[in-house]
Order: sequence, then C-alpha cells, then structure tokens
Amino acid sequence: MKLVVTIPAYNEENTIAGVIREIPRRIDGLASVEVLVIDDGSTEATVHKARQAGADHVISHTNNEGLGVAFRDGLEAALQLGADIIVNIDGDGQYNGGEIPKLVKPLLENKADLVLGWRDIDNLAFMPKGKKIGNKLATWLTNIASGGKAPIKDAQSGFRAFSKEAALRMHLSGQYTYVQETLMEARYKGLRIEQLPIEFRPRRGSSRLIPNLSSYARRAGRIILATYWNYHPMRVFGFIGGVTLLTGIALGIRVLVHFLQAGVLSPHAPSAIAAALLMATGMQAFILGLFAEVLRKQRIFQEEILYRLRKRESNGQG
Ligand SMILES: Nc1nc2c(ncn2[C@@H]2O[C@H](COP(=O)(O)OP(=O)(O)OP(=O)(O)O)[C@@H](O)[C@H]2O)c(=O)[nH]1
Ligand SMILES: [Mg+2]
Repeated sequence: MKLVVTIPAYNEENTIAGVIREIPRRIDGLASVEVLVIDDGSTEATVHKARQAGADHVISHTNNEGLGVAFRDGLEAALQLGADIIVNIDGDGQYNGGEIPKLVKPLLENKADLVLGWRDIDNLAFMPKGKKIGNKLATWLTNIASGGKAPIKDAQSGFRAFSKEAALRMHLSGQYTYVQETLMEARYKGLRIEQLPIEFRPRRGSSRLIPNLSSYARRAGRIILATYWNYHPMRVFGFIGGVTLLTGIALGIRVLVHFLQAGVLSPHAPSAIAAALLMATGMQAFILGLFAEVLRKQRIFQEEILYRLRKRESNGQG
C-alpha cells in the first residue's frame, strides 16, 4: 500500500519545509509514503524549500489557478503515482503531519472511504470570532446541501485522507476551493465518511486563501450552490417554477374573479398580462428542469466512464 501526501501551496516558503519534515515516512500498514507538492504559481522560494526538505514530487502551475484546481491536479497525479491512499495537508503548518497515521487508520481497516480531520472551532482561542461564524455557516450550508445522516463537523478542514476509490469517484469543478465540494460529492455518492478530531495551530503569516470573509463566502457559496444545482437540478428549477407559477395563478384568479363580477377587465389588464407572463415563465422553468435532469443523467454515465478510465490508468493499464 502506498500513501501519497499532497500539499497544495501558494507562497509558503516559510512553512513548507516544516510541514514536509513533520510527515512520518514510516507508517504501519503502508509500504511507502511519498510527498507531492502542488505549487500554484508561487512567486518566491516555495518549490526550492520543498525540494530541500525532501518533497518527492513537485507539480508547478505557471500561474495562480486556485486551490480547487491545485487539489484536483494533486489527486490526479497521486493516482497516477499509484497511490492507494491520499492525504491532503495544507502547506502553512496549521495541521500536524504527525497525525497522519491516525487519519489513515480507518482507511487501512476499510472502515471508511474518506476521513475528515475536524477542528474544535469553538475552543480555538486564536481564531477570530468572524472566522468562527463563517466556518460554522459554511459547514451548515454544506450539510443542508448534501443531506446525510451524521452532520459534517468542519467542512473547511484542509486535513483529510481519501481512499483510492474515493479519489477515483471525485469529479470536481470548483476553481477557488475544493473543501465543501469534495464532501458533497462523497455524500452524494454514498462514500463512507469518518470524522476525527485533529490539532489546529495558529497560522504563521497571512492567509493566502481568505483575503476577507465576504469574498470567501461569495466564492465558496457559489461552489456549494453550483454543486447542489448539478446534483438536484429539478429541485432548483422546480422551486423557481413553482413559486413563479403559483404567483401567476393567484394573480390570474384575482383578475378572473373581478372579470366575472364586473364584466370588464379594466382596471386589471396589467395584472392579467403579468399573470400570463408569470405562468408562462413558471412552466418554462419546469421544462428547463426536465432538460437539466436529462443532462444530469448523462453526467452520471460520463462520470462512470471517467471513473473506469482513471481506474485503468491508475492500475497501469492506461
Ligand atoms: N494551490 C493553491 N493553494 C492555495 C491558494 N491559496 C491558498 N493555498 C494553499 O491552501 C492552503 C490553505 O490556505 P490558507 O491560506 O492557509 O487558508 P485557510 O487555512 O483556509 O485559512 P487561514 O485560517 O487563513 O489559514 C495552504 O496550503 C495554502 O498555501 C491558491 O490560490 N492556490
Ligand atoms: Mg491555513
């Protein structure tokens, strides 16, 4: 069994070496442990420091493409390297690589497909209140959007372990981040998620990902909604269509009652037009929902093809 530890990094020259050195290279049940750094267009010495500290593989993006893209590339490359388990850890030293054995244990025992390390956010004295609230909100939204029995405790954690099967099943499209989308995918696909408490330390240096909370909320929120929309298009279009259609019908009934009583449309002619437009728009939304459902089913078939292709490639049958 081979473990590949992926580290997405953007300008982490001060911390990346420490992160790499903290990763245990011998873990019970694993024949080898390799480190793969995904440098996302860093403008300083991240790559140099990573190589010096013993990174086995480095992928470099010419430009800064986003954490979501870097994570996706990391998963893909780890599979190509023959990984049976993939652990992702941030390059800023906030997570403790010494906890990797704990994280991979449920995978080695085949008790889970994805192990999520969760931070005890309420008790992190150094985390600003605004960030705590933002974290809770994003986790709540991820839970609402993905259902599932046991609620996810910390959807923003960057320390997690994936079985090969879980990695093969990930079909991600978010550019900015991967954290919520991967959990939603795992839940939609019925993968087994185990959650374990992990250490979380203060960050050295400024956040690379979150310049301010409102921009994070906007960008992560968009990914959560887009993922939900992809999986449940009829719920989204059905809701829009239902609200529009019912408003149109209610307005239409009012106009009709007036017409039956007064014998003339006036002064409700504008309402009659609005009712007709709303009803037509509502019907269109339902029809769009039906088309989107067809596309969703197509995507499921395409994902199955991609899954089988990746599996062959990762088994060296490419
Ligand atoms: N590939 C890539 N990685 C990034 C980018 N921005 C941040 N990262 C990396 O993603 C990890 C998490 O980023 P952080 O800035 O620590 O974000 P965070 O941990 O969610 O938030 P903080 O609490 O502020 O640290 C780190 O390893 C960063 O180097 C990016 O644009 N591209
Ligand atoms: Mg961080």
